[in-house]
Amino acid sequence: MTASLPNPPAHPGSTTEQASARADTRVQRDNELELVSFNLCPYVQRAIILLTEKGIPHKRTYIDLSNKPDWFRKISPLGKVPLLRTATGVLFESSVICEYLDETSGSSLHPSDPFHKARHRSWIEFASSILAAIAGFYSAPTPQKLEEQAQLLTEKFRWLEQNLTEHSYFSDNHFRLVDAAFAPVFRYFDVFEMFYDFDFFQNTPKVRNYRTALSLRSSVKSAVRPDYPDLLLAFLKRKNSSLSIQIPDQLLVEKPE
Ligand SMILES: N[C@@H](CCC(=O)N[C@@H](CS)C(=O)NCC(=O)O)C(=O)O
Repeated sequence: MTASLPNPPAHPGSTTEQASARADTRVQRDNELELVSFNLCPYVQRAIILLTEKGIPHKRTYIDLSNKPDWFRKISPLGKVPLLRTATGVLFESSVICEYLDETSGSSLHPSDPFHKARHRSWIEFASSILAAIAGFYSAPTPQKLEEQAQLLTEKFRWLEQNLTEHSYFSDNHFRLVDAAFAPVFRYFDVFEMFYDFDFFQNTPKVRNYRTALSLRSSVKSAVRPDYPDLLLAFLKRKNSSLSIQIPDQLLVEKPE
């Protein structure tokens, strides 16, 4: 998701929360990790899923991307979340953050074989290209562009179908970094399907099963607030795009003026 995300309601209680977890690694001993986050960001979700999978204690600070705090501007070269503050410095880019977390705590969630590890990294990039296509879909200004983006997404899921196995996750039954990258992709479709009448996964049964397996993973479920669908619907409505006008008012908790 790129610029102009919505201004989220204040996080309940505070904009910072502590995540609890076991403490037995180098990163955990330092106990100084802070993930700078935004409620709807799929890239932030990747980092949260990894932190949860690995049980890494951390602090989460949620910022308003439409009104970025000065302290954030000063430490964020790209002005984007997620950003990880560590005792030794700042890291940005979700794939870099996830690799760092993976390398510094517990056993790796990457395959050990160099080719398979590199292949997983390739598919993490592919997952990011799907997120870009999703942004193109929900921002499409005309019905024709919307249809084109829907076809692009369908094509991407065809590619994924050809590269999945019969196992639960991307390449086997172990949850890995690549799975943390794909999980936030599918969450969008739970919301799109509430009002947009098109089956993106009609001819991709393995992708359908993969989507289900990821949705059942507890780290994936807990990576967003319980009211995530309401927040996303409000965000989509505010886009004033071809998709926005298809969202019926009765789905919106926050009614348009
Ligand atoms: N390639 C980056 C993408 C991160 C990204 O685009 N984050 C969005 C929020 S989802 C952002 O911070 N956008 C800046 C803005 O809206 O000003 C990553 O993987 O971390």
